[in-house]
Amino acid sequence: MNVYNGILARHQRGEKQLAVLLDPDKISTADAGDFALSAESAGVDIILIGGSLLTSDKLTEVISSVKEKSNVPVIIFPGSIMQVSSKADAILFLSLISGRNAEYLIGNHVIVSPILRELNLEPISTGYILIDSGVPTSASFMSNSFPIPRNKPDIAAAHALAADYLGMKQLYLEGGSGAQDPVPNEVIIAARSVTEMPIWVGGGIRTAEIAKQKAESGASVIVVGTHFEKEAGFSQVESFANEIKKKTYGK
Ligand code: 1GP
Repeated sequence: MNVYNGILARHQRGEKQLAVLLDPDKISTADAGDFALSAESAGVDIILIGGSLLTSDKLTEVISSVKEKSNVPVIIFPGSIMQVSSKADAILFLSLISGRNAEYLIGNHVIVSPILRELNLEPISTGYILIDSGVPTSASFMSNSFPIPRNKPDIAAAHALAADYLGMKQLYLEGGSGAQDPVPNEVIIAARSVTEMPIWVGGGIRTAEIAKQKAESGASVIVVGTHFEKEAGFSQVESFANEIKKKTYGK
């Protein structure tokens, strides 16, 4: 199965997608499995697993638990080159294009590419763009890079266009896990105006209404982690999925 082709096909049909992020440090293996059991019927399109900094060695264990209970594609969302596992279906091959830290633009990719090939893990080329969310985030600190100011949609759009011209397959507009303020609608609209590729948006999305606004602004995939995992519980997943999948807007 090619995971990216599935994402692209849904995007091209104008279907909005919900990705739920599980952090192996913050969820038990059993709870991850329980969530996976109901994920498909709740409308989850993608299960993302990873974190900016993992302090446990549970990545493969959590992925395996999810894969045993669900057919939803599992994609690694790596905070570092240590976060790889042959048990996953794919990995976001993130190039941190909003930063100017060569290690996160290309250096780590060179190190890990032969390993991905060995593991037969599908890499999904993704232009990763940090947007200022009001407070310093783990992603910004750990990558030693500045986010794009949230009131500069034109700068975000220029990055989106560069990613498109470089041949990247999708964009991820990142407010950061637990962000105070999610990526502004204006930033998503600006990025969407310059590229047709799937755009993921995540960080600080805590209500179904806000998730829907991000989808209406042009996001293809809405990512929610902290709100389900730490704040509201997974029972809310279905209401988020229903809200963003309402057929009230196009791509
Ligand atoms: C973080 O975009 C993801 O990388 C999800 O963020 O945990 O705030 O939902 P939250």
